[in-house]
Amino acid sequence: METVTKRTTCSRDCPDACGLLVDIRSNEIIGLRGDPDHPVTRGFLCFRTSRFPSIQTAKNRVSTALVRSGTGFESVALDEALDLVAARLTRIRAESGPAAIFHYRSGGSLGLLKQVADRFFEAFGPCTTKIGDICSGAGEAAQLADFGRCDSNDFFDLAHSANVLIWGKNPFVSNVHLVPLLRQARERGAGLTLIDPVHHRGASLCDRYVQPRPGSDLELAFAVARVLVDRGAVDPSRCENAEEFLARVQAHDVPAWAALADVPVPHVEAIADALQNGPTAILVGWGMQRRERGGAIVRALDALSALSGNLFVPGGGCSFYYQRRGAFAPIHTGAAARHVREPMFGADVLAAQDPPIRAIWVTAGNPVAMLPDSQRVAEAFDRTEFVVVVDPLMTDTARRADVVLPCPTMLEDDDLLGAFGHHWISESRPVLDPPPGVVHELELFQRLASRVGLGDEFAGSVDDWKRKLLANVAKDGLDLETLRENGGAARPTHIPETALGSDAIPTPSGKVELITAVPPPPPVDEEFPLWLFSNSSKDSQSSVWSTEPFDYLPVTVHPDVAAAAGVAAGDVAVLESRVGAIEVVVDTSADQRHDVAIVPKGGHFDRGQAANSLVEARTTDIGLGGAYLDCHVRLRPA
Ligand SMILES: Nc1nc2c(c(=O)[nH]1)N[C@H]1C(S)=C(S)[C@@H](COP(=O)(O)OP(=O)(O)OC[C@H]3O[C@@H](n4cnc5c(=O)[nH]c(N)nc54)[C@H](O)[C@@H]3O)O[C@H]1N2
Ligand SMILES: Nc1nc2c(c(=O)[nH]1)N[C@H]1C(S)=C(S)[C@@H](COP(=O)(O)OP(=O)(O)OC[C@H]3O[C@@H](n4cnc5c(=O)[nH]c(N)nc54)[C@H](O)[C@@H]3O)O[C@H]1N2
Ligand code: SF4
Ligand SMILES: [Mo]
Repeated sequence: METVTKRTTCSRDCPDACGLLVDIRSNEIIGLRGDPDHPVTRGFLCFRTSRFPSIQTAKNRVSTALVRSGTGFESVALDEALDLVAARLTRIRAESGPAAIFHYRSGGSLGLLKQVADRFFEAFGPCTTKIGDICSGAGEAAQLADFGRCDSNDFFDLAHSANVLIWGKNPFVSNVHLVPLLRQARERGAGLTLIDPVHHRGASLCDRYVQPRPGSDLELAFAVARVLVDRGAVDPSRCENAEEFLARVQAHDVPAWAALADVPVPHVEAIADALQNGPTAILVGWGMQRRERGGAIVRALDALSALSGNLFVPGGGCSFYYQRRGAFAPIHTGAAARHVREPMFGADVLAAQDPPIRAIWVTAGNPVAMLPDSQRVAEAFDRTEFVVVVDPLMTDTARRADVVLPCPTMLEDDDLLGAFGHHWISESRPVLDPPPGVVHELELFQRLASRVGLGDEFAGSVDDWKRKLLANVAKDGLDLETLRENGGAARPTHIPETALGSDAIPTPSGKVELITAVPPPPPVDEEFPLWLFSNSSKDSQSSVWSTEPFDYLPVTVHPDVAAAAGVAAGDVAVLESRVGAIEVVVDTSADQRHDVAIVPKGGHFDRGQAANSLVEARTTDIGLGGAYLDCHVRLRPA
């Protein structure tokens, strides 16, 4: 058989949205690599996706519809499963109203066509849906409040930067295509600083590494602002509330702010030097906004960028998120009967009344493993009368379903993508045939819709729906055909290179709104003295691992912390918080702080290896994010 090379786009929940080249023979992957012609991908892939062929053939691949039978599942034909689902959902709606049905969609695929699921549950109800965003909610709300818009300077704008502040970001693990740009900047002579309580490989890219107390970036930013104020190096002309903000900054002197952040004063001064000698880009990571003060922390960085003048210039910016998914025309309205707060999933589902939640449908998510307080989330599923999960893999959540519906993997899928780490939009095309009987999710909903009298709402081919989604970029001369001619990826031209340049800031005042209410730092918990960092791992995409399952979730602590707990590297120990305990295997690193414990963010709940078994469900100050990282734990011998 002949080997053919096909092109598609990675749809994983990742900032990079890579172009992929896949060599296929007899519907099998012979080779998989990054597209050298894609401007961001530049021919290389992350570790986890370079191992994607193992997921295609994984033991937990769901390749037929599954219907609960006792404690296990029975394989059935897809149409039989859809008959059952249509009958149960229709009955629950008739008896309790559409609010009794909760549709939860997460980011397992960033494909724009996944919105077809949202559209179905709107047309069928509107039903109950989620509100908030555990991934980026607080940071987006912060930038909307400050800038009236949450978008970033162009990905390649770093070429104009004199300095880059990598603030709470781990590019080698979770944003790998940023690494070559950072290297180039360094080679050009730009100053690079990493600010992260956790020491990681990113430090090797930088000429300075600052290791603050977890969650104290607000105090660090105020320390830097105080240095700039003392030097007369702030320009409040494009800022609202400047007087109040600067009064807050002057509440403490530099050493006092620096002590609150546990950062040496020379490091604070070096960050101020960078901001004074710009253009200086602040690359705002996602981790630190997953805290109770997460919104306030991002607002403090926004203020630093604006007051130092770096926000408005090429090579500067305070870049957190790229709104490229926003470049597409929505295919649903967002109507809902009521909302479940995403970070409070377990509690809200269990507490829902009038009507209670009787059915949950999950699209592209594994909430049992990935939402805070896994035990409560699992209990919510266990207590719900009827659960449907659509996933290409068997997961902690799918195991709790009454019906599991299969769907294509990203190499079998056909969709449009917009990244959250750069401005390119692109197309994904199926490079492999799915297992027999597994259909595109559009077709899945078309078949379901025709069973409940909504067939007309969902008519049309995948390409027809792609064309609807692309309506917003017609003004850039982009349509499906030009996208295909471009090798599947294009950058809409209407998006500015500098997110907030010389135009008025789109806030009510036309200026950057500076934060004025400054919440206090989270209290230290004497009994649980370690901050739990559940960070991205190079080996997994959230709960989807590209490597063999481990026996115990690994935890990294400082060797002194291990010794004080009476354990050593390689030992099995217990990591516990006020809400749960898991067995872990200990690793030590003298590069880490004495108040941190670091685990991968995605584990397996049913194997007793989910970080979220330890994480209390709490919301962030704004944006209904999940305060995953304000989690206090202790280590003890098993
Ligand atoms: N390999 C891999 N890549 C991924 C993912 C994955 O699961 N695996 N997930 C993807 C997803 S869903 C997302 S949203 C993105 C981003 O995903 P994130 O989960 O934000 O990425 P992380 O690599 O965990 O980087 C967060 C960094 O923030 C730091 N941090 C935490 N708290 C603080 C703090 O208080 N102050 C400071 N200064 N830093 C802090 C952490 O130590 C860590 O280094 O990555 C995507 N990329
Ligand atoms: N402790 C802790 N928890 C965290 C975080 C943290 O930093 N710490 N980070 C949070 C963040 S940033 C995020 S974004 C969430 C991620 O949370 P989830 O989105 O729930 O994460 P995944 O484990 O990737 O689950 C996605 C599921 O979608 C499936 N899938 C893949 N492609 C498709 C498809 O095309 N269609 C369908 N129907 N399914 C598909 C995958 O097989 C997988 O089971 O986790 C959050 N949880
Ligand atoms: S997961 Fe991210 S870095 Fe890896 S191939 Fe996909 S888009 Fe690229
Ligand atoms: Mo995320």
